Amino acid sequence: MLLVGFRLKNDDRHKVNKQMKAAEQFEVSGSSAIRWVQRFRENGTGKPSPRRVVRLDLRRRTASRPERFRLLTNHCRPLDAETLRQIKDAWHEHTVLLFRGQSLSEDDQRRFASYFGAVAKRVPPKPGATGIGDAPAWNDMMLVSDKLDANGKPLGTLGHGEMWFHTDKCYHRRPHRASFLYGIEIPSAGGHTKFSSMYAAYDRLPADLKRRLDGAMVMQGQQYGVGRRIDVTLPLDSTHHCRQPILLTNPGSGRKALYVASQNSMWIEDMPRDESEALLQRLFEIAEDPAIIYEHVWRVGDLIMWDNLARLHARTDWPSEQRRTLRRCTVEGEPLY
Ligand SMILES: O=C(O)CCC(=O)C(=O)O
Ligand SMILES: [Fe+2]
Repeated sequence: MLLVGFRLKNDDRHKVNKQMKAAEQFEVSGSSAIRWVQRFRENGTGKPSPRRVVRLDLRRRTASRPERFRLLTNHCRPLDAETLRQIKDAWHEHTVLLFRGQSLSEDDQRRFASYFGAVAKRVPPKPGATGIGDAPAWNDMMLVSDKLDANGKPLGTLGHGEMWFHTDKCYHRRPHRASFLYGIEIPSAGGHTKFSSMYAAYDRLPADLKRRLDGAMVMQGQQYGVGRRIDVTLPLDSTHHCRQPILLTNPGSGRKALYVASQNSMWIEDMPRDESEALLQRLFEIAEDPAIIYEHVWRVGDLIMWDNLARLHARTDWPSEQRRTLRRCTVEGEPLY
């Protein structure tokens, strides 16, 4: 996990200085792994000119500890190629980035996401699928919310409460490459999002299991409105599903990752069902070992982007009387191998 920090709404010098001080304090606290420093050039008017110098200072930490860095930037302006390259490199390496203290409209979020791929349209469930609820428009933005309007109709999707580990759109031929989740209303306790590293899960597989799973395919499915294991007896034609490699190669990093998720994975193909189920349960345990999980405690204004092929995600419950709203978009990916 990387903490990336700050959006500046305008180029106000005072604010820039304040933000820079905060960033420096953050660095002094000794927890920063990557440090971005942004300097504005005076243009003779006392106002900073739009030209920026961005410097990156990378210090590595151990794999199990979250990595952090801050980015001082203005999302209203196009990201320059070098900054984008550095963010992409950091994303490939750390697989979860946190941009704290943002103030993003839907358009801001969409524009930022579009640097990483085509922003994906949401795919409606198959006709007749259960558990869809009264979800609003199926466009490219998804409000993850348990709020209801005055008529008791949900304002968003995914409702209230715990969700098991899953990976977005693993049940389509081209699963989402990256997901971008932005915190709007956060409960005082719980509602954390947990990210489990599928690189670490792969690395932890015993050698004989790696050999056994080499080339194996897993059936991934989706049961809408069920934040737990999919009912594996569901007729396949009633639900979105796709055969995927159980060990995939990440197109960004070239690294191998385990690709099972306790919410989505139905069975391993070409294996007797009881054997497949026993093996899946073993793999879920490896994939959900707390040692390879980063648990994010949300603040309003957090934007998290994650590598959807390198991380599973899940969320914890929160008090029933409290509301929680985040906004998500994703970018399209390629078929997996
Ligand atoms: O609510 C959350 O923390 C995660 C929701 C989720 O699974 C998603 O946005 O893809
Ligand atoms: Fe998700």
